[in-house]
Amino acid sequence: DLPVARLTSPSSSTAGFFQNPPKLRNQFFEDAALQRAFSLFLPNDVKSSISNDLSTFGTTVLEQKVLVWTADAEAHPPRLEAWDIWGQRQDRLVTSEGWRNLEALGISEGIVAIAYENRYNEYSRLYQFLKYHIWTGSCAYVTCPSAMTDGAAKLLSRHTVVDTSLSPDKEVFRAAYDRLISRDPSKAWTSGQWMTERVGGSDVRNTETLATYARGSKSKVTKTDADGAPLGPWLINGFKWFSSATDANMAILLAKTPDGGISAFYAPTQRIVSGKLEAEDSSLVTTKLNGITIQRLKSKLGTRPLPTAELSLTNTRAYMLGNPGQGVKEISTILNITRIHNAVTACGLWGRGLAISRAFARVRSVRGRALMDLQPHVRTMAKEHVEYRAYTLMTFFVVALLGVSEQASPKSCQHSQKTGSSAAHLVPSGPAVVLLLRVLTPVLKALTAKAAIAGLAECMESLGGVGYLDSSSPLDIGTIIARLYRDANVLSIWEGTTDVMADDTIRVLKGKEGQDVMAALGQWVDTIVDKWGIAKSFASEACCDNVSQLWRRWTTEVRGKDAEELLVRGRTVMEDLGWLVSAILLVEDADADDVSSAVALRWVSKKGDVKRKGQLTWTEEVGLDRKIVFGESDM
Ligand code: UCC
Ligand code: FAD
Repeated sequence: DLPVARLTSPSSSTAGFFQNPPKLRNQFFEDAALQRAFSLFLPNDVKSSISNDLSTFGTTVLEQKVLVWTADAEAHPPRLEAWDIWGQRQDRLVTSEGWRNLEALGISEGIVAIAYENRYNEYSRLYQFLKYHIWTGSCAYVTCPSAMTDGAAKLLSRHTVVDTSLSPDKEVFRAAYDRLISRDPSKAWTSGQWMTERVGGSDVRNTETLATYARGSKSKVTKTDADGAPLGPWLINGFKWFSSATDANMAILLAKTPDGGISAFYAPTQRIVSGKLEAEDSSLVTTKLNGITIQRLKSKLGTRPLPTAELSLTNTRAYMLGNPGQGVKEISTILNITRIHNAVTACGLWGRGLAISRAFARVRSVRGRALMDLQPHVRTMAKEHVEYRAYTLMTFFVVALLGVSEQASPKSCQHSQKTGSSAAHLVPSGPAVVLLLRVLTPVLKALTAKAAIAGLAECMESLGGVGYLDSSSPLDIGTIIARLYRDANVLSIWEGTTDVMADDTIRVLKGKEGQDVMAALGQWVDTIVDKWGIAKSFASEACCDNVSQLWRRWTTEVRGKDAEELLVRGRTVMEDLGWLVSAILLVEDADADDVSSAVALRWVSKKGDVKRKGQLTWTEEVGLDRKIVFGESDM
């Protein structure tokens, strides 16, 4: 029995016990899952070249200056000044200083640009998203415009950089592209993405926005208005039900041409009415919106700093991207990028929640001991850390695939020749990369969003009542889990709901490339798991049968059932594939360190029956719980 302290004076609002607040540590170093991804997927030369930047940024995101901006963005959500005092419509969107500063910081840190600078070739995307992960918990969702900016840059690059013959408007696209990938906040643009309408967001076939060709033949169209500003040849009229990043400089949108086909368009959000965009004195530049009226800003559960609006489009001038009727296919380039951003955001918010949970367990006492010594509490935390590590590795695996897929020729990629990356054999090259990326992107998007929402609810509970509290004070903002939780809840809805991701997964598996996708997956699994027979580690030996069995069962089901039946079981099919991929990555990551083996074994045990050579005692399992959560340094 623990001794009970004798009370000599009562507590008051100023006397008695006050909890020391949890103190966050640099996430680049303290987040073990992030460190494993960093080590697993990057070769030594890249690791040493980028680690300074990542560790410095790990400090920056917790600095008072940044937290003041984050708190300001939360405390002062955007507002709309629709009318001027004379009764004229002005649609002035007012964002907080904190939001604008955070946007500028993200731009100058290269949160989008790193990918396009491509300094580390196939590893550039890993660098970008490792940094992005660290940024997520402090950035007040400026990563939402970053994500769409990245997607738009990739789409425009296909119409400019990759194949210059694709579009007659390539110079216009090139100019926008250069701004999207800039690190200079005074020049850089962000982009929105307008797909969703009242009639449907998951299914955009009934889009009610109409595009009509303005004048002249396409090649002769006048590209500037009286003030010299570029104007698109298409007139867009309609209503967009959700527009995040309403402060963006441009948007990629869907609209129907009169023949009924859905096409993709690029539209700047502003027209210049006097001055030049490059004017040295920016006060000389006046702009008006490009036929856009902001009907209202949405009131939301989370993402409060983000200006999400309803937009009315009246003769908005735009340029068509790609061929008419190919709008969904065109915009899917953006979707596949933003869905990966979504996954990294899920892991980033969740990672911050777990960091707060760990920090609290170090300072909070219950029954006379620190929470970090309370075994049942640490068991719950360990379960969460296993899940987090599984999804973090899967996320960075998909990021690695993205990086390889984007090199001029994935075949000529030097990936496997690099040294120091223990994952060289995990990330294939050649056409398999594109197939794996295509099928795993929706799986990753769906599963990380759901896991992060559930995970953050656990993090909130791990702080007890304080976990439920809200504050927009700069002193508190870094450790408010309620904020992270409400911000995470959108991740399973936008960019395609969970069931829509399951639908997409099944359509890929049973579609025209289905056989190739199954073959690529099969080859990837077999090449890795076959080696496990030779027992690379205890984890691989113990997990081998489970993973092989599940893989056989999964392929039999996918091949054996027709698409309609499989769609009904879409979520389960998707979850099983996600489990399998994460299991393989965790087992491959397991090495001499007993934590990595334990994480792999625990993850595989979720669906399999892991046969252990020697049963661990419960106290040994308790020791592992503690190491899984706090690592060796806190032992
Ligand atoms: O929510 C939004 C922004 C939120 C804010 C930003 C967050 C950033 C991330 C977080 C970071 C902080 S924007 C709205 C997002 N909306 C969606 O995601 C829509 C969800 N619905 C779908 O994904 C559907 O599957 C649709 C709309 C793509 C399906 O449309 P359809 O009309 O049924 O089209 P099909 O027939 O499935 O596809 C037409 C063509 C096909 O190619 P072809 O013609 O060659 O057969 C498809 O294979 O497009 C191809 N396609 C794709 N290709 C469709 N989806 C894809 C894909 N994902 N990748 C490659
Ligand atoms: P619906 O499509 O009507 O879906 C309703 C339900 O039906 C869902 O549960 C869905 O899972 C289910 N369902 C639909 N289709 C299927 C299917 N095939 N199989 C099984 N179930 C299905 N959109 C933009 O275009 N640009 C933006 O910037 C943007 N920002 C947003 C910001 C926020 C904060 C939010 C909340 C949304 C934003 N969206 C944006 C919209 C978002 O992408 C859509 O809400 C989402 O795609 C779902 O569309 P919906 O709302 O029309 O729901």
